Amino acid sequence: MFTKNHIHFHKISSTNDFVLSLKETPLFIEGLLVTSDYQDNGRGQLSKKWLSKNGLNLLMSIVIEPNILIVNRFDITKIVSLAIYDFLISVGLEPAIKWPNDILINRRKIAGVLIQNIVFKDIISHSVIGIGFNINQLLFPDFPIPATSLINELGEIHDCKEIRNDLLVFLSNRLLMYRKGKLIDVDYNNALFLIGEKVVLEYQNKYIKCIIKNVDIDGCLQVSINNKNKRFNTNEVKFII
Ligand code: BT5
Repeated sequence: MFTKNHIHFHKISSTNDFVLSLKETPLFIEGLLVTSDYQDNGRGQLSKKWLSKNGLNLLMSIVIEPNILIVNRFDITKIVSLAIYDFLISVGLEPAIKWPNDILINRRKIAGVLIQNIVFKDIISHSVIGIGFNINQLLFPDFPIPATSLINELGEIHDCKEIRNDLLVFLSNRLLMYRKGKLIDVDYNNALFLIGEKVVLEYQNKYIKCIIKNVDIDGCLQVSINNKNKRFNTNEVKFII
């Protein structure tokens, strides 16, 4: 699915930005894959940055045409997170998805996902899915959530292209299953980091002790605070882990 239309750079500002710049061109269709060895302005959510040493990791953006209602936008996050999760299971690791879109191994972040949607009349026509996946980088800056990589977890160097192709197969499968009507909420919640556990969340500059219950179909985090249920939107709360 993502094999025919591939553009590779040695260096670019951000693969997501590049793909978005193609919006008005015929290249901007489902299946487009853009990769780079290095990004000098790799993006995370909001104004956060994605940092990756030259040539060591997977930096890619793909285009899909979801044609789903904007209210279902979190389904795309679930599909992509689960594809990365599936891949990591397949190599013998024990990943967890930290809501909304971080993939962790042993409480360390191995991959991050940035999804940017094009919406027309309440319908998501296109999604640009950016994935940063740490493969051969051994050392990372001191991020709030410590980082890890495949080499740190498996003890050997991997071919970034092979990892990319494998990951894209898992992504195509998840997408296909979703389009055939398979529900993904149970899988996502089964993979959820700290589900059923007591955690501290930061909300409006205060710390809240709660138990993580699940993520609902809208993508909101459901927690229990002193036996009362509360739900939070993405970016409303931060995990203190
Ligand atoms: C993400 O944002 O995790 C989404 C990252 C998406 C990156 C890809 S790379 C290809 C494509 N093109 C782009 O420009 N972006 C996408 P967020 O949840 O906001 O996390 C960002 C935070 O993760 C940073 O503020 C750091 O704390 C941390 N971080 C940065 N680089 C990291 C790395 N290599 N490994 C682990 N954590 C990292």
